[in-house]
Amino acid sequence: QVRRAVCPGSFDPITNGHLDIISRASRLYDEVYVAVMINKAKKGLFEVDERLDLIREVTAEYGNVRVEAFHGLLVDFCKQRDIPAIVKGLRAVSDFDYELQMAQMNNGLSGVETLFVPTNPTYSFLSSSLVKEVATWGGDVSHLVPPVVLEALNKRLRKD
Ligand code: COD
Repeated sequence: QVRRAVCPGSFDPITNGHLDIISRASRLYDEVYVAVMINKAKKGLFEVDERLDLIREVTAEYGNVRVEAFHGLLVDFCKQRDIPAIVKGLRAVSDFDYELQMAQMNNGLSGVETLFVPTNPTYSFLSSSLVKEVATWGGDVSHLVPPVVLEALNKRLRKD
């Protein structure tokens, strides 16, 4: 039996915090799916295809990570691929309320389990939105995102 898990998110764009959780999940499971969940109401800085490309590039070295976009419920993504576990990072108590609600909702909907990995303290303050805000105003985010993401951010923000 292949043990599968999914790391879901918006990944707009992927940060070192996301990557830390994905790499740790990839050591615990045979196959890890990274699911870019499409939220039509939220226009991102990066198109979904760009996010997928960036994630594929920075997770290639793990060897057991598959990257897909999905429009719909996370529980349906899991059902269709026979994935019994969702792996999420917890940064601080502020994440906990909402993450607990989603975990309980998802479990009630389909029986899927959510496992929480405590964030590496180096990244406990890190989010995609803060990275975008700091980068927009010319702040240095080179220690917070992989080099290809930094390059993509610089290109996008200089162009706009
Ligand atoms: N360190 C560690 N982990 C981190 C860090 C960090 N610095 N930053 C983010 N993470 C982890 C967290 O576990 C987070 O949940 C995940 O990465 C993704 O983060 P984001 O910001 O890219 O994504 P979110 O929070 O916008 O993702 C929310 C989902 C897309 C997972 C959620 O909305 C969802 O499941 N949507 C699909 C529709 C659905 O099923 N809805 C019902 C939910 S009950």
